Amino acid sequence: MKLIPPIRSLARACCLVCLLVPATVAAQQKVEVTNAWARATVPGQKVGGVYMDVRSPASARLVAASSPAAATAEIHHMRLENGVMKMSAVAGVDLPPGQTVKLAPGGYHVMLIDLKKPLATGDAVPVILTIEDDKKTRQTLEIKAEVRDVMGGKPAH
Ligand SMILES: [Cu+2]
Repeated sequence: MKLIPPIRSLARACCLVCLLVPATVAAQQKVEVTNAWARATVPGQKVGGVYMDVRSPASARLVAASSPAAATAEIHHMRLENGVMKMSAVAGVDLPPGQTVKLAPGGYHVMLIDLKKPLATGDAVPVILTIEDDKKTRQTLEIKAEVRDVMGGKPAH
C-alpha cells in the first residue's frame, strides 16, 4: 500500500511532462517577421516609425521592442479620433495563431524614440522584439528594418 502514492505521483509527473512537451515545442516555433521597414527621417527628427508583418504559429503577444539606434522604443497605435489622428503607447499587440498581423502606417508601429542619428534611406536598423507566449514565456527576436524614403512619395534613387 505504501508504494501507491509515489507511483501515483510519478504517473502524475509523467503526465505533466507529456503535457508540457507539446507546449514547449509550440513555443519554440519561430515567430516570422517579414517586410520590416522604417521610415527615413530628416536631421533633427528624434523619432522614427518601424513597420512590419508579424506571424506567430501559436497565440502570442508582441510586448516590447528596443533598438541600438534609439534610446528607447515603444509600441504605438495610431487611430482616428474625432477626425484627428492620435498616437498612443500600448502594452502590446496580440498575435493570433497563424495570422499575419500588420504593423503599418496609420495603425500599430514600433516607435524609436531619441534616435542616435537620422534613419537614412538604405540603412538597415536592428530592432529587437520581445514576444510573449500564453505561458508568459518571453523570447526575443532581432530583425533588421530597411529604411525607406516614403515622405516625398517617390524613392530617393
Ligand atoms: Cu508612434
